[in-house]
Amino acid sequence: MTIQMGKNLESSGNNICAARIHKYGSPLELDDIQKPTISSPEEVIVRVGATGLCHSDLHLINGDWQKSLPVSLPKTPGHEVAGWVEEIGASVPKNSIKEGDLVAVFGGWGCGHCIYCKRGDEQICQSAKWPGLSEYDGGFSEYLLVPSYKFLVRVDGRAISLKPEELAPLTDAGLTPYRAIKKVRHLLGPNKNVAIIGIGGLGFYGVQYAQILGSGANVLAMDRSDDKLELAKGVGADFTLNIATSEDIRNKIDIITKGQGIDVVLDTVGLESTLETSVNILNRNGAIVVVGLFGREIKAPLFQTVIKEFQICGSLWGNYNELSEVIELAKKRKIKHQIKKFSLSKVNEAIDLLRTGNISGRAVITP
Ligand code: FEH
Ligand code: ZN
Ligand code: ZN
Repeated sequence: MTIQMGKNLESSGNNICAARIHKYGSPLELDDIQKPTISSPEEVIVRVGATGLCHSDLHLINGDWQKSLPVSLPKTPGHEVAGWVEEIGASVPKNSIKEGDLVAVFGGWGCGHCIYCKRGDEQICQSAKWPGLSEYDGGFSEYLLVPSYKFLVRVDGRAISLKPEELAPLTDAGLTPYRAIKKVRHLLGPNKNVAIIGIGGLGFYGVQYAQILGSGANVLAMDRSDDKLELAKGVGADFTLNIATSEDIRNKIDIITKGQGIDVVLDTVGLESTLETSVNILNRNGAIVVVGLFGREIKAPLFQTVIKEFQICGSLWGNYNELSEVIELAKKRKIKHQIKKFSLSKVNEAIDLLRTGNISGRAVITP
């Protein structure tokens, strides 16, 4: 049964409310569906406290990823989830989690056996399942079924003052740039420069990690919106550059960096044009880490890439340990949050605002 938008969403008995894709390119529908139940002993049901809205959700909802990431409809999106443990399977160790615990959900649900899982990178497991992006439903719902307690990070002690709406974005928007910057932090230090392209959900955290992990490198935020650049300044950007209104970006970068150029670019956009900009401003031995997925392909000029020994790499999400590290930083209040809350009944409003570039920081959906 589909509930009309705006009606009272409170569900009764064993039924819950979830916002689901029925048709690609159409608004999500608020459905009254069965509450998930435990059917295998490691499973956990999480009462959703908040779920972040990621651009990947938009790609999925638009139908952009029908070939690369086929899912069956109806599907509940949402892969940035935090909430409270509602129910645990029979084999969940009592000292790991218990009912009522506040948890952040690690979203890279790997097989546990392949070399990527064995080395702790379950998010790039060849048969990884991601909530809301696979056969598993995601967090735009009142409850989420998690296949194993091993995918939960318990948030305890002084961190209990962290709210689910702060934790949820840390599982993806606040995790992806952490892994990306960690990959290239050896290239950073005093007198080095790191540019963050795109100050959306990811770039907002990216600026902070560039400061935290950059060992004194200068942090340059680049975006097309002055408002987002202001936000970047507020979380530690040393310099900002509006790439929509600047004519000769290379020249502007030379002025800002006093001729030193950029050693690391974190591209949270992933368009052909942002890669072109990155290559144009990058120093010899520099690295571009691409985490954004807006474009279709990335092409780099061969001669410059070889002669200047560029490194261009992709980075997906983060692993469980990296999520734990991010949460430790958040516990110590080292991470600033910029959140706009929407109730589940307003999920399509949030989606439209994100689509038109009108969300600062992260939109989170709360049931
Ligand atoms: C993209 C593609 C597949 C899985 C996850 C994602 C990102 O949203 C993770 O940030
Ligand atoms: Zn995502
Ligand atoms: Zn695996």
